[in-house]
Amino acid sequence: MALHVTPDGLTGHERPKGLYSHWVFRIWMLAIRQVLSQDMVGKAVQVRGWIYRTRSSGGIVFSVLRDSTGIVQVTVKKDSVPEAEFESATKAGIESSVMIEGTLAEDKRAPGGFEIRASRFQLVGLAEPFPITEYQSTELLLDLRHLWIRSREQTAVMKTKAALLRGAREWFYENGYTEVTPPIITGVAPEDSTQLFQVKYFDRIAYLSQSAQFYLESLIFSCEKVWSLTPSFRAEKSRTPRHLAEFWHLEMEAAWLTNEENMGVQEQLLTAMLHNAADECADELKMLKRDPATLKKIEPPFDRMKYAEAMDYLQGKGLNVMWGSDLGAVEERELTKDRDIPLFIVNYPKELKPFYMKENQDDPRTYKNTDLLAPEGFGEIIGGSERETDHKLILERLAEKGEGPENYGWYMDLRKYGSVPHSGFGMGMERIVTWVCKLDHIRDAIAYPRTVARVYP
Ligand code: NSS
Repeated sequence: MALHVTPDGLTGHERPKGLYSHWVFRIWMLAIRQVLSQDMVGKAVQVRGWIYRTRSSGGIVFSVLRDSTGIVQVTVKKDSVPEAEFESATKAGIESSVMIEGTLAEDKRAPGGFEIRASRFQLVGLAEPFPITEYQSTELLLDLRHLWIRSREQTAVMKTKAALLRGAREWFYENGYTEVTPPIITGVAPEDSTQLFQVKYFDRIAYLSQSAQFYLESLIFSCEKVWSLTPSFRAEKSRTPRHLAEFWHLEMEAAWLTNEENMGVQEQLLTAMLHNAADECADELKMLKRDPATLKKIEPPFDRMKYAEAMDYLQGKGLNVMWGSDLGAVEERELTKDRDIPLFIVNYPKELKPFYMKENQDDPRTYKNTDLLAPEGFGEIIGGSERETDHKLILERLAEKGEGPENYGWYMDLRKYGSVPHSGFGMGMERIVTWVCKLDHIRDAIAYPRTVARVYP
């Protein structure tokens, strides 16, 4: 890493792009990942972070330091640092925050193959004995979530999620979509109205949003192609490894878009997200036992299977399903377990899906809709459809469900003033993260999971 003179005349390491680094103490404070390189061997380095592991023996303390980018071994010898600092090094337990100066040396036994031989050891924040030790119950780790999110796995998951989101944001920007900010407190229920969280809204009742869809539909008349990232809420009692009460919903809606074109958008967007995560977070993914190459292999077009064909396939596999059966976790696993790219299931029976979808004229029992199933046995990550544009048809469908248009108030106006063909979809970010990071449970795809059982911490 080249040394250079900064504009204020001080000497520092050249600031590498993209990674975490700071201008402190007259040199660039390096991120651990930047320090771990052959070029740095023999050079003076400064790092700061938290003690990840530590043990001392005689006149030497072996610590492993972690920051947001990685871990590095540090050896602190009694006669190499000021006396008080050696004292601090022996005291600094797990999770104490420290700043270290030293020289980088090669050490095959150390994690990453290098270690820092300390010349200074500054204790910044002494940690009390850390309540998380090696083997802990899931419940305890959930109670201590505010501390557990420091774990390297959780850090890797959060970074991967950020890389997926950045891939999405860039794709939308490059393809002319406008990011919009729909409300979270609403009066409408696009999905199952039994799964609404009520909020006391002054002297009325309102709901937490299940989906921004209806608002996005209203915004296509001005911006044409829109997307949003919002929290969505589902008061589902189901305790499955795929459901949260609060999840991050990436939704898009576009005027003039057919169901077929909507599938094209999903393929391209998801591919951009996966490739960006594979590039930006290769090390994190490997740590999570996901080979980034498997994500790089995913490219459009994805496979497509009609709902009717899926029923035949599942019956052939001995599953007890028939026309009208919903696809649950078991069925979706069977459909995707031998695949390594995602699969669209197209044209579901009307009785399984909400009223706003466009009828499929080729088979009027069905809608022009899709669920996108992630491969490797994972299952649904996106739900999308072309939308019904006909005011009269929507009224009829609502009547069939025993509902009146009054519950949908302003939404009905969208079909009265310049109705256009349009389509859109919603992608559950935590579903994608669970699949990409090979997590057993969706609660690990979000820092503070909200489930039936838990709203703490
Ligand atoms: O209910 S969806 O299938 N569809 C909608 O909400 C549409 N109104 C979206 C739209 O067209 N704008 O949910 C979409 C996705 C679904 O595929 C899952 O990936 C995710 O949202 N989802 C969830 N993730 C986590 N937990 C729960 N409970 C959950 N429900 C849906």
